[in-house]
Order: sequence, then structure tokens, then C-alpha cells
Amino acid sequence: EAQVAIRALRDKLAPSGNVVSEAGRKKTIEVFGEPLTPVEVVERICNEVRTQGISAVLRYTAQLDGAAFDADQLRVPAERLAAAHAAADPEFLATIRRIRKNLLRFQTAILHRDVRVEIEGGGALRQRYLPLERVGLCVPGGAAAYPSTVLMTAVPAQAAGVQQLAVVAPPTRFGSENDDLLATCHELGITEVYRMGGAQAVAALAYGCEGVAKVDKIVGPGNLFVALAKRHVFGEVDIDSIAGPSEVIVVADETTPPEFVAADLIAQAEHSPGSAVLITWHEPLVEQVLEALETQLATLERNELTRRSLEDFGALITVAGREAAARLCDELATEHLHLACADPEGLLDKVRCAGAVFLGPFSPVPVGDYAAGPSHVLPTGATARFASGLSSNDFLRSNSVIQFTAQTLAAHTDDIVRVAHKEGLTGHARAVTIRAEP
Ligand code: HSO
Ligand code: ZN
Repeated sequence: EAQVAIRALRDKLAPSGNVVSEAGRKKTIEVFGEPLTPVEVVERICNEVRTQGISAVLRYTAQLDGAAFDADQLRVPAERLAAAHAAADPEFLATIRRIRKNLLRFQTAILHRDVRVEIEGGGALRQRYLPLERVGLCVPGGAAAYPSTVLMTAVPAQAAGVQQLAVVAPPTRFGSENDDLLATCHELGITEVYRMGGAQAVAALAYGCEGVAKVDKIVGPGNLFVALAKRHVFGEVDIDSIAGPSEVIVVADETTPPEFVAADLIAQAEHSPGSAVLITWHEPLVEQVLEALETQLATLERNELTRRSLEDFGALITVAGREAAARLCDELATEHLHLACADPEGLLDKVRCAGAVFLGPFSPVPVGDYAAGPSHVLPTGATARFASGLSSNDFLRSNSVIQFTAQTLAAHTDDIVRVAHKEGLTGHARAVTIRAEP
């Protein structure tokens, strides 16, 4: 846009990055002694897990995650889950229970309800919803431990009535070796936790292997390899979406404290990578936010990582006004959209594409990350143009149910027969007319 003046952090405006980008997919890596693209690596891993089963899972876990163990150690033992739970800080467990309650309330409230439409002349049409039987939940374990991701994937599934949940997390101190993660699983009644991550975990869930029963759907975030593996196994199982790095757009004006904006940008960037963008029509805010960023970064624990994230994927953008801001938000279709300006409701009416929207000064993104009720598993990389955040409804299938009476069938016979003849399928027509013969 002509009036859009862009001021980038450190003179640089990097694209809001998605790991599953064209460039990311093409860059070759050398894991098997030859240069392969990530897609080729993932295909190789998935095919070997499909044909060789657990031995391939264990081989790749040793090779890529540096953890070598036998088949009987792939699943975290029940005693280990119970011990982590018993040793956990009671305050932490109480918090998990409170968050679970918030999530369950919202996720239950939004569930699709069965629908029944009566037909004039007799009979009925129905749509009925049933939970999936068995779901795999991916929990990342690379840069930080994410017990919140267990909550944000498992509770929606439980709200839908899914009976079997299998959690996979890489065998790292932030993954399936993490006590907080295991305690959270135990608190939620999850008994199946597997010490595997990456493409091999996705393939094991999709195809099943010795000790791991095949699932119906795989959800949850992960790195590039998890994302590409999910895409690879789609069709064999269902998946939620292909997720890239976390993103936020904060829309702010003269009423928004710059310290709040800086804190919100940092909260996203510390995911590293995390993309953090400010959009404002109040020009002085840019300088004020830059200043507040410096102050806050100085005392931040993940200072280095966050700074790099802001440099690579951060932007402070000024626009002409609210209309222009709304248009830009729709174009970027961000994962988290925080409307931190005056009259956020008014702006919400103008914006259509975002994973989750946060309204007003007291709804920072971490509220949604940790406590509110909607899942924090959300579409990234502009996929919010067509995708929605994970919810309990993603764990339901529906059947349509059709029941006609003789009278209703008679009333529809002419229409059915006419279309059947158009298609040259006289057998179809006969299956209807035969019922009217004396
Ligand atoms: N912002 C992340 C979720 C998360 N934040 C987990 C903290 N822990 C993606 O929505
Ligand atoms: Zn977050």
C-alpha cells in the first residue's frame, strides 16, 4: 500500500517466516551422508517406519535425537508417570486442574450438536457427531518444555469424547524426560506417552508399529520435520494443520502503553523463532516501543534468542489509519491478532483473518497460550485465510442419516429418476421406481 510506511527493527523488515516455506523445503541437509531436502528426509523416515516398524523408529531416535534404547523403553512406564505426578509441586497441579476446567467449559460449549430436520410428508434427515476413537498428540521438546501444549491438545479431544490419547514427545529434557510434562499427562489421565519425536514419531502414529497402535488423527505442533511428516501421512490419517513459528500482530494507538506493546512483542519473539509485528497509525509509538524493547530485553532471560527473533521476524509498521490496519491484518492473516487499541470491537468488525483475536489491554496473548479456553494450537504463516484453530470439533466425525417414508419417496421419485437418466444410470432410477410397483 502506498501510504504504508514501514519502519523495521534494526533497519530490516524480514518476512513473517514460516518454516514450511518454499526456501525451507528446498534447503538441503546432510543427515544420511548425502544432501537431501527436508521433504526427502521425511519421506525416507516415514517409508522406513512404515515398512520396518519399531526398529526404524528406534534407529532414527538414536541417530537424530541421540537417545539409544530398546523397544520396551519406547513407552514411558505407568510408574514413571505416577512418580512425576507425585513429586510435582502441588500448586502446579492445582493450576493444571484450573486450566483444564477453563478449557473443558469452553471446548464443551462449542461442540457441534446433532441436528435433525423433519421432512414434510414423513421421515427425517439427521447429522450426528461421533468422537474419533484414537488420537496422537505431538508435543514439541526442542527449545522449551510445553506442558501447556498437552493441555491445549488433550482437553479439546477429551471434551469431544475421544477415549484413547497417545502423546509423543522427543526423548529430551524438554520432551518426554520432562517431569512437568509427565505430571501434566498423568493429571489429565493420559497413560500413553511415547519417547519419540520428529518424523519417526508421526510415522509410528500414522502407520502403527510394535507397541504403538495406529491412530485416526495426529494433532499438535512440531518442528519442520514433524510438519512435513504430518503432510506426508495425511490421507492415511487425518491431521490438524501444518504449523510454522508462532506469530503476533499487535494493533496499537495512542491509548496503548508502549511498555505493553513491547512486552507483547517480546512474549512472541521469545518462542524463537517467533514473529512479532506492531501495526499502528500513531507514529510516535514506534520510537517509544523501540525504547521499551531495549529496556525490557536488557533483563529478559532468553535475551539473545529473543533479540535474534525480533531482528529476523520483527517489524514496526505505521499505516494511515484503522481501515488500513484492518486491511493489512487480513493480508497477513496472523496466528495471534491483539487489538490493543481503542475500540477493539469496532476494529474486530473489519478484520476477518486471524487464528485467534485478543481484545483490549487486558487480554495479552499469554492468556490464550495458557489459561483462557480456546486452544493455543492455531494456524500460522497466513493459513488463517482458510484454516481455523484446533478445537473440540476437530475430534468429531459426522454421519448424515437419511430416512424417507413411502410417501416421501413417491414425492421425490420424478426428480431422482430425471437426474439418474441424465447420468445414464438407469439402475439408480430402478432402485427408486421398484418401490412404487404394485
Ligand atoms: N504461543 C504458542 C503457544 C505457547 N506459548 C505455548 C507458550 N507456550 C503458539 O500459539
Ligand atoms: Zn506463546
